[in-house]
Amino acid sequence: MLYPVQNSVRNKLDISGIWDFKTDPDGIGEAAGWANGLAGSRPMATPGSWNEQYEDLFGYLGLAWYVKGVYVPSSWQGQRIFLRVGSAVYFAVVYVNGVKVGSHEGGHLPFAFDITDQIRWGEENVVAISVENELKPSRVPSGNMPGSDMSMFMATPKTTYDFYPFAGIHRPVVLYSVPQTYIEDITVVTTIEPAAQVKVTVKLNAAVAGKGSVQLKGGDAVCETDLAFSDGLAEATLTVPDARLWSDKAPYLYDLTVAAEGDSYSLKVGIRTIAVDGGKILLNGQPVKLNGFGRHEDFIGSGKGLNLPLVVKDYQLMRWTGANSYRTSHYPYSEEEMQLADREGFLIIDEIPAVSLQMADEANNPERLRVCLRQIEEMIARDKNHPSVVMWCVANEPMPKGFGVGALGESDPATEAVNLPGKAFLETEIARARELDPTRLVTIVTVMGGPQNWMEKCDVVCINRYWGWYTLGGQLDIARHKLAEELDQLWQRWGKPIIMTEFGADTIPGFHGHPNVMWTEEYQADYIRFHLEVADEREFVAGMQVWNFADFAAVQSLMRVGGINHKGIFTRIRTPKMAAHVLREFWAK
Ligand code: BDP
Repeated sequence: MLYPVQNSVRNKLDISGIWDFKTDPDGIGEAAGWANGLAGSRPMATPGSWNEQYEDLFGYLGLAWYVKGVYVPSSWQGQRIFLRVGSAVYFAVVYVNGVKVGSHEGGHLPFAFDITDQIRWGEENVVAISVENELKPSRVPSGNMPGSDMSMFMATPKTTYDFYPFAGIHRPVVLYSVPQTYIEDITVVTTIEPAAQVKVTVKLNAAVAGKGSVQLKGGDAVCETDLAFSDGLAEATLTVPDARLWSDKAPYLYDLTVAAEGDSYSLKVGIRTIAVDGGKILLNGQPVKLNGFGRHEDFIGSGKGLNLPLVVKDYQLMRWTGANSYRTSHYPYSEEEMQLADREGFLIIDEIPAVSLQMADEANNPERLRVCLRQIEEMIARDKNHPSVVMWCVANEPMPKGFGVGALGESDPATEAVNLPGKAFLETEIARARELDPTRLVTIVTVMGGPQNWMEKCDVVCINRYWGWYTLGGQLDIARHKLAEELDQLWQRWGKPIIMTEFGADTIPGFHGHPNVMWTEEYQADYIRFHLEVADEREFVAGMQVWNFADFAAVQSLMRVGGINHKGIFTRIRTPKMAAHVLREFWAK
């Protein structure tokens, strides 16, 4: 799915801003014609989570309506007009001038509808979007699980996961226009051996035959070739002399332009390869370590809404620590953030919103698998051309059957046997991701104490471990030993690179202690240090991603002081804790 652009043939109008907003807890809005306008509305910044903008909406996750009046420029007449939403969590329905034009389930991924036939030229058009984020067992991620009362940990709202279930329109709403016959999709694949090549596949919206062209500009080269369409499809391979490769250290980007049937589209291309060899991850054939963070899209006021100054600031802070990588825990991040990663040279593990899949709830597994497969398709369709994305992650901490707190820390072979259906679920996801994109690595991120054989089909063993926090809290010496032992065991069993995709300790900023007791800044600093030391002694550890980059909003519970997960290296307002300096010592040298 191409990012909407303004160029000499295409148009784009961002209609984000302050929209009219009204909650609809009883679901009367559709019948009452709210799609034509809202009586008694209040202003809502869009994009932005509604929960952060009004105190009385903090806990509201039900249905709500957004309405805005927009003029479509008359110069767009004759083109096809689309309305595109970057992300709405969780279920959205879009109306134009009172007519329903489409709906979308699942947050964090874009959707667009052709609204050409609904446009009123020369008058104001009413765009209405209804959104709801009810927590349900059949959704991904899930909530309100029957019979699994985790209330001691997760009090309210009843998520199965550890971040606030922010609701609303979270990314820009744009109108864009394209010629009647237009470039619907472009897929770019790059190789570097024996020569640097860029293979481009172009799909038009119509099954036409015709000619087009593709041009790659950059370095000292301009490479160009013709495209010959048949059934709306064309393919070309450009060989790039003296290619400048893309990497985390030198993120060089070329400009690729495709022209066909009077349409034109440009995107940035980084020439690079990614592979695994034994215990190493190879970027352009050279070993690379993915050091950085698990993160969240989260901030005061904007919630999970796109916050561009924060995106830029976070990249700068990550760079300051010496990080070169992060995971989009626990859902795909904004397209603007992916583009910045291409430009700044971050290596990304791109994750669908499948956090804490509850495999024991067998009745809902088929429905959840359907949703997961769709999310994989939508994520890969959106992000397949980003050089920064090196790995797809199709689940974070899927939860096995028979998993209890008592299991934390020990991988129990018995849980492997009873969890073969969960293994099949995850392997179906992995296979789908590979089928859609054979050029990148694929993984799942596993929970401490979960069945190890769930990792069998992964290219990289990705583990979340809390030795010294949830297990062996306050006993860093033994924790260090256990971590080392487990890493060696995993390496022996799988012979694949290992990334610690999470390790962290809650830390109240400004809280100090000597001795370094849990929750102090000293404890977090020592905890991070021993993990990095253990990893440094092991070649096969191909990356260390601290949980978390910054403190973030979670649900209210006994585990989360002030409703905040305090494992950030930075506070929620982005001031560094002591541990940030430990990271710099290891990574920024
Ligand atoms: C892991 C989860 C992550 C949590 C983290 C924690 O993957 O979402 O926030 O633990 O407990 O289990 O801080």
